[in-house]
Amino acid sequence: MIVAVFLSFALTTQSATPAPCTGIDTPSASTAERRTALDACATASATTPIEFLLSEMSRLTICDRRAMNLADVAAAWNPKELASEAVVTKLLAMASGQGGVTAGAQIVAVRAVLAIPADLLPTGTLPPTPVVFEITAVPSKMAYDLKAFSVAPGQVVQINFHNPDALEHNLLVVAPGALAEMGVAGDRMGTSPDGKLKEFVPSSPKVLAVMGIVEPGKSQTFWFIAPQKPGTYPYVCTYPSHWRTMNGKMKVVAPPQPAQTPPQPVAAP
Ligand SMILES: [Cu+2]
Repeated sequence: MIVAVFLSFALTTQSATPAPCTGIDTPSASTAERRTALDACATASATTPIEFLLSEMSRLTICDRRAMNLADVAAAWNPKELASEAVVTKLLAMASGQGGVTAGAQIVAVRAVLAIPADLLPTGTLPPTPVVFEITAVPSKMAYDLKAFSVAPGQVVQINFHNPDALEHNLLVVAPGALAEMGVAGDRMGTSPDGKLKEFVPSSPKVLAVMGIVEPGKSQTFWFIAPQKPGTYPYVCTYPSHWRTMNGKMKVVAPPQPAQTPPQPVAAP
């Protein structure tokens, strides 16, 4: 009886959560073909494409290859549709990492927001242009070539990562002071059965932005929004045993306040 109730519950739960739309992720598909697949999945789920996109984003894990495919589709979306009040509110919340969204969903949300012309965004929201950094894995040195960079609070950051090394590497931006903790967590994943599957990305709220493993000879781009709180945020490769030397510092620095103009003496009448 109990088993029957459990099975009934499990089947109900399963049917209430449709499987991810795998057609979006066909490796050889163009962005247009991914969009066509998404539209078909939305129709099959009796929802709109934009709602389907948002629901697919909410499924993304902390390190998820599907994020890049969805980000490409989002970047090619009709900007006016993305800029509708209801959608842009959700996108901005996800882009900022609110409500426990994963780093994968943040990547898609940031790219969607970047696709919206500045004049269609609510005033006071994200600057539409990302600040771009190039980071390269130094061959045979277990190190990034860029040891530190600075960004403003809330700035959109784009990292173009290049891996000419013979080893695989990833890049995580983590909370202040969490370098060793996340590095050791990555080391531990080296002996866990699903560590490689998770690309050695610890499942921790201290992981703020994620680029999964980049294979030797490959490059990859990812996006995130810099934290609002000024401070030093380490970035690190959590591939087992890499973190001690393969790290750097992202400094979030508040822009200087405009200098106070001293009061001018009032001329005598
Ligand atoms: Cu590495």
